Amino acid sequence: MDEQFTGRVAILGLGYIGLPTAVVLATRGIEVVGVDVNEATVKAVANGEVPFVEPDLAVAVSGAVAMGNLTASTETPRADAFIIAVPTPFADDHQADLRHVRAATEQIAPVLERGNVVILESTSPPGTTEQVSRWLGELRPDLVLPHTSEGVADVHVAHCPERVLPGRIMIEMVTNDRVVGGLSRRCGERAAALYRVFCQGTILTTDAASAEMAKLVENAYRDVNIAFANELSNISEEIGLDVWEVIRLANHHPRVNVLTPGPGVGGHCIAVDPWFIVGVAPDSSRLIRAARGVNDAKPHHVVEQVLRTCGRFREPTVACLGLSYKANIDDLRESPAVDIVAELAASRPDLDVRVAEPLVTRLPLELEMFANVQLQGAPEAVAAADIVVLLVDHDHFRSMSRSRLAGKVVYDTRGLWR
Ligand code: SAJ
Repeated sequence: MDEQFTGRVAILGLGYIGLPTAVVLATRGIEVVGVDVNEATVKAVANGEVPFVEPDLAVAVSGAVAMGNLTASTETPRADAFIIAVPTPFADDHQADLRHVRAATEQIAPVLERGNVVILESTSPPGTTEQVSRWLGELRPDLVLPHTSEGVADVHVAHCPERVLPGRIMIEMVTNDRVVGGLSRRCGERAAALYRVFCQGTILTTDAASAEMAKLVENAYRDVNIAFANELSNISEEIGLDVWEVIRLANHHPRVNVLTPGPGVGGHCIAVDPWFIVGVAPDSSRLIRAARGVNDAKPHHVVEQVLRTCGRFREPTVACLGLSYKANIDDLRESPAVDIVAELAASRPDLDVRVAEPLVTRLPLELEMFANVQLQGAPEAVAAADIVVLLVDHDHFRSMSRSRLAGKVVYDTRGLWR
């Protein structure tokens, strides 16, 4: 008989992963306290509101708060399990910046009790879960942490990487298989019991470092494959072929599945996590590093193409459609579309740049500073434009009447209007 989890869960970090995890546990009858350093976030969640757009999340949050199972606080309470779901960005040298993970352990340590489970969900380089255990041990010398003693630890520590796809979080949170890597076998069993509360997929238990590496591998795999598609698009452009047609044909082979080229790779995961692999084995990560280079170069390549086209017009107006890092979400973090608009505006101050992004109400700060950039509805932006650059394949743009594009130069980086 599998072990059952009972008790209270504290989740540190109420972002794209922490909040959905909190809600999914709360709606299954677990008492959950969401903890965040941002008071506005805590206030919003406590009122049953969601501070970002994710399908089906808003209704679930307001339901869980109304049921009384989900509360939010800036203080970390005593709990039976702690889940750390804070950002792990990289520093300038591409090494993982673990300062938020460290801060979370400092918040947990004072309230930690014998029998507690501490789970790191944040994507992290191999060895970070053990580091969390070490930090907790330093802060609480009265407790035995699992990095010092196999089997008889007072507190259980594990890594359980999130794997949900933004835009499908509420579905994938429940249906995806889950990797649970314990610092000891017992740590893995205790953490698995918590995920069994809501996870309908297979729970795969392993050691912490393998779980950490597996998560990085998943995102590096995708990054390398997107880089292949992006490189094909550059090659096709150079030799005068339609990359979408080439990929469509190649993908009819039973063992070929080329991904989709685009204006670059954005978001806070795929553009970041491969660096954590490069960081731990720099000399052996040549392919992974090269893929990052190909994907990171794509936004500049798009800008160069657009500027070349601008040469055909005396006072060109460019409509850039989409700002988010991918379709149908409002997340602008690390978005290649934002970088492209910024580079276009900066390199040609005389260029009239109209931006349409139906999922935001104002331009991000890095674009607001340009006098030649304005946010408009897509029909207005396209009507004013000589050149239309499709940067995000939002459904909103897919359904736009093609007749609006007549007489315009169209640069479709996503192949949406083929
Ligand atoms: N992209 C392309 N071409 C493609 C697919 C994606 O250009 O064929 C671009 C997107 O437009 C976007 C970027 O890549 O800019 C990343 O988008 P994505 O949908 O591939 O991934 P994310 O970053 O939204 O979520 C990923 C997922 N990882 C994998 O699919 C292996 C998700 O399951 C992870 O949980 C998430 O990273 C994470 O948090 O790590």
